Amino acid sequence: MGLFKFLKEKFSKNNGKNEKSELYQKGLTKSRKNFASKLSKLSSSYSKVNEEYFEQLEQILIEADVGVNFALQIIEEVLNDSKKNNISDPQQINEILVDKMFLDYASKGDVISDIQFNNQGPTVLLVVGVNGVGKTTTIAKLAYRYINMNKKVMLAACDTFRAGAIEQLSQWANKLNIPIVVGKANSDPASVAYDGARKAKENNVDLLIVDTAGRLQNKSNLMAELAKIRRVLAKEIENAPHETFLIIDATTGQNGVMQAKAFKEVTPITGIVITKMDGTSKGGIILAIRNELSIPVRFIGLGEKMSDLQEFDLDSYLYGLCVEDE
Ligand SMILES: Nc1nc2c(ncn2[C@@H]2O[C@H](COP(=O)(O)OP(=O)(O)OP(=O)(O)O)[C@@H](O)[C@H]2O)c(=O)[nH]1
Ligand SMILES: [Mg+2]
Repeated sequence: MGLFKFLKEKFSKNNGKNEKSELYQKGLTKSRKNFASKLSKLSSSYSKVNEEYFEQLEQILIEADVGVNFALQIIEEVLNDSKKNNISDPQQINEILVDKMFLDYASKGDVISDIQFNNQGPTVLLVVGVNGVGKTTTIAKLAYRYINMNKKVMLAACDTFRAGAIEQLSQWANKLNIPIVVGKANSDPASVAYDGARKAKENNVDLLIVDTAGRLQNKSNLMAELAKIRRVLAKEIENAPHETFLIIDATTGQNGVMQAKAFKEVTPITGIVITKMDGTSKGGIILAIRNELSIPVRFIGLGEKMSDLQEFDLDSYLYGLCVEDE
């Protein structure tokens, strides 16, 4: 059975539906309208595929923001498959396309989502990303998630650059009733990171989440600042930071892919969090990032509520993007 049919079986039946798959369905509505609906419209207007069909398919992929490189690569793969196996049925071609989307993601490395916890002492998660992508709210959502898993969570406000950043994170810490380490405005972010690491150890915290300022405009400054933060964290806690998540706003489309490339050059990244998926039709950005950078997407923001940040699940994502509502 092809993946397309497998996903339909898995999620369409009532027993396959759960809270998570419903959130994916809802959060990916705009992307699905832009992708799945166009796919099915295309296949129903052709009885057999031809060159023009593949051109249109490529266009639909590019409009879904999977990136030009990936679109070209995947169309070639589908074309080869169709020739090799003598397939000309448009519906079947579309199903092969979805198979290829899955295979490309899966073949690029680990498919993991949850934070990998360090058993000896606090686990440190460093959060990076440009301004306004949803770093602070994502930190709050992640804290909420792990609090609910009975983890002791602490925050460190290392964005000492932007006025209001410390205040915003403190408000979240208050709401979630968890400790936070802050420095003075414009103080050295690394000194706040140092305090955070020390207090996390003292208080037997399970997870320390470190917020940072994302000034990508000045790459060498940012690189030096993040390197210094990493150094002080590692000095206090072995192998810290254990995870570094880059936050990308899905509504920025291909610009988000550029950000991911730039950040990867600045600091090691262990995972990507895609925010604001609910507000965009550019859902293919996840495939573009994976194809170009091989970094796993770990969480996906499907709405503004605390529970709308979900662990990334490839099946639910592809179902939400590629399978039209019945
Ligand atoms: N709809 C939707 N909105 C989101 C999501 N994630 C974040 N937002 C909104 O995006 C806006 C910016 O979020 P912040 O968390 O302040 O972004 P930031 O990266 O910390 O911004 P700076 O600190 O200014 O760099 C807020 O209004 C959030 O509610 C999401 O998954 N869906
Ligand atoms: Mg912020």
